Amino acid sequence: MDAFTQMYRHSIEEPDAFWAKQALCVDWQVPFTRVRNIDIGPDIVSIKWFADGTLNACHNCVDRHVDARGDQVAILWEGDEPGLAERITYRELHGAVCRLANGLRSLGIGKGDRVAIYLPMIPEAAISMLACARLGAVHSVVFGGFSAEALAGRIRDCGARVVVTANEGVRGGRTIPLKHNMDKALESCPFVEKCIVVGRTASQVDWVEGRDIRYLDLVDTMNAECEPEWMNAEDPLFILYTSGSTGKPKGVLHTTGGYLVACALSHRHVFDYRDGDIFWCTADVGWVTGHSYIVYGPLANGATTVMFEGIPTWPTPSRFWEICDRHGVTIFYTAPTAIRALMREGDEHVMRIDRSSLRILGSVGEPINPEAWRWYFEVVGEGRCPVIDTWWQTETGTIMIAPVPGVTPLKPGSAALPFFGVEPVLVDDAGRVLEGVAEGLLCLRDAGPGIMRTIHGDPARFIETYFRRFPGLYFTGDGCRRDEDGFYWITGRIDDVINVSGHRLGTAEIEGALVAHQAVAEAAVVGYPDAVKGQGIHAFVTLKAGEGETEALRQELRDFVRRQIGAIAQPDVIQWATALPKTRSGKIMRRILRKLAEGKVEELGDVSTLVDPGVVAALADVARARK
Ligand code: 6R9
Repeated sequence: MDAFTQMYRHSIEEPDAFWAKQALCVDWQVPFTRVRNIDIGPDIVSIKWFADGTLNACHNCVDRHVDARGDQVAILWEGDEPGLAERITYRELHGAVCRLANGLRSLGIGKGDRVAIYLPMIPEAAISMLACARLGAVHSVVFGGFSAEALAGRIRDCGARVVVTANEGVRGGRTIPLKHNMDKALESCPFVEKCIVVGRTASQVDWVEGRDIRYLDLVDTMNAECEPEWMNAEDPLFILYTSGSTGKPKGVLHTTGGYLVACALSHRHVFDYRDGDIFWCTADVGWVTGHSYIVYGPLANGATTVMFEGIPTWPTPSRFWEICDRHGVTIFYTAPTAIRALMREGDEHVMRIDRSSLRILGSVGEPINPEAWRWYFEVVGEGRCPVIDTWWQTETGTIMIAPVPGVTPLKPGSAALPFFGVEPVLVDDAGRVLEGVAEGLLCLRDAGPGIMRTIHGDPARFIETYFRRFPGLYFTGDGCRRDEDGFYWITGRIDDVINVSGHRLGTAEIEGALVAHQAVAEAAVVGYPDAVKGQGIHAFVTLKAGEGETEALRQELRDFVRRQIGAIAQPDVIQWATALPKTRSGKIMRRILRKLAEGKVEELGDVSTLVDPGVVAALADVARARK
């Protein structure tokens, strides 16, 4: 612990010296001479790391390992169908990435061009990301669970010239019509020149001549060598969309050098990664966790990274542990929602599979409740594997707060202590910094080199969202408590972002989808606690005059939201409301709606500022009846 504390202090007190040394964990084509260049003012935020260095992320994740470990497995893919697996060595990965990079180059893709990737969890997803990185093209991966509408919005926002998809995805024994969704999305994206289609299954799909290209046809004739484009450290690496409390999803932009250093360093230390480990992060590559801890972190460190196409409960709730056993997984990283779902299925599904290969267990995406933590630790890990609860965000790029295995004492439910270079600050509503034991809003004074640089196309929103409220600090949107040992306990979002099964959704986004329906006059969405998903979605909907509050309409609205955003955004509860509770200034009182959704009718508090307190009484009657 002393050595760790000393190293942490060094990272905060002498960041330039600390990071200059740590940044050598990646290969630089032109070494940097400057380390940190950060300017956080009221009207300008400029974050630059290693700004005069050049490197290539793909070279670092692939090429540099070929000599030393060319025959080691880089990507260990397990398909949805049990037993279906593929092992891709670093040498093979190099060939595959170069061929696709040459293919993309033949389509005119180069430095700075955007490429949207809408793929299932197949190796081609990682290969596509790396091929973009090789050319200096900016990838934007869109989660395969998003609908055509949501996909189109992201493709339009990032202005992709080329998109990559698959004919279908396969998950939990069912197929997902990815190409069909892409076709629909591209109807409103005429600027997209080419659509590359991976054949995941044998199914035929509609084909647009001249636009659509089979992946295999593209790469078949390509050379397996491709010179990487040497990028400036601050050149963009990717854009990834995430939900905020207002408006449309934000295109979080990450750059090359700092992000890659932060990925490699955190992957090594937080998971105690060592040569020979089999590392499995169960996230989807469509989320930041997949970017940093399936692709960039593990591959930068020359690890074997497991990629799983399926779901934890199919065909049986033993699936995760069977994969661990079959492939000798040593480090396993998943989300509390999966842990809770499996806990509910019973210990026997875990116990009947050998888990002796496991060494470290990680958690990410939402607060892990102590009960789930203990089950993970005692049942899954047999009491011998530390549970590493990692707190971070799409925006921070990499892990910010986490225990270090074998070093930090573990407290179930706490993400423990800040990682190197990370300086958390708790503030109250008025922006006063809170010292010692305290509970407040979590900000970061420093977040290390991996933090986002801007919102693509909207630098003003970047400042407004993260830096305006508390001058000089990055505001995370999370509430947090610091205990007597200086350990951090994340209490959850304090804004209108909800976390459903570890997926981040803006209530405004779902409301926007609901009011787009012709029958809906107004809608308000809140989260409520759910034992497995963390939070469920409760929508209060006011219909237009003359529309009937029918079960059929309820179903139609759920389908409507699914088509616009995706199945993850479908409301669990739709409650009809003749009106929504509003203040005199017209603000919807979400505090009250949250209590109603939780069924806490007795705790509504002061409703005197409402225009019409009768509105609440009517909604409360329904809540009472439901209880
Ligand atoms: C990596 C990721 C970020 C939000 C974040 C917070 C919640 C993530 C957590 C956690 C408590 C943890 N969150 N990890 N809350 N403990 N270990 O999840 O990124 O999808 O952007 O979500 O998720 O609320 O602000 P992202």
